[in-house]
Amino acid sequence: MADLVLYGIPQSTYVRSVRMACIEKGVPYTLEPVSPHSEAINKLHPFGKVPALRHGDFALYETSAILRYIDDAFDGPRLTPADPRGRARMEQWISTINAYCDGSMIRRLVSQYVFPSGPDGKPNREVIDKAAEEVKKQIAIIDEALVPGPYLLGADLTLADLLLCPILFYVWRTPEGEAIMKNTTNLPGAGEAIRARKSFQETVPPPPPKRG
Ligand SMILES: N[C@@H](CCC(=O)N[C@@H](CS)C(=O)NCC(=O)O)C(=O)O
Repeated sequence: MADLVLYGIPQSTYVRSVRMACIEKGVPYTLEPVSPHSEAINKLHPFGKVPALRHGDFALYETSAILRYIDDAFDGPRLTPADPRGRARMEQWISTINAYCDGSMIRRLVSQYVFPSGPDGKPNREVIDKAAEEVKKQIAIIDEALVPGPYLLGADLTLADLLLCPILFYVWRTPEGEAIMKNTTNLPGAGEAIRARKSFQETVPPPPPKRG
């Protein structure tokens, strides 16, 4: 058993980001597929969210912190640029993804298809339409940034890509997301590059868990 233990369901975009980082670094890990707010996760995360990590006697929560720890604490290809500007640019994207994209893309758009909140038990159209407007603007910003590509910072994959990729994977699976993403210039090349990676292929999420 690997001494790095990751707690969280594999359907979570954040859990997938961490799994991808482990694979990119060549770090063995064990996945404990525990749900948010379960007894196991509540012991590790005061807000009951996934993922959380245990490495020997060291426990950690919050995806960005976990990603940085995996990149810094283990050998393997660096997933953080060495120069100050590259590093700052990566931080800019990590903050942007967490602060703006996760909310509109996952919490509001994708969630309506997985856990519909409409009055008839169907996806709530008003929530989707509003979210899709935000997603459209955000995708345009991302698409523009993917020059020269294929990754956010250029030729080298960074933690920012690992945070974004699992989110866009789900956005593409909504009708609105697919329509928006089809209409981009640089995103298809980025998608192709990341889909070719072992870390992507080995972490494709299973169908969502049933609620209740
Ligand atoms: N800020 C946290 C967010 C983690 C998060 O929201 N995880 C989701 C799964 S993708 C979750 O646990 N959701 C359950 C909930 O919000 O109650 C991080 O970066 O790790």
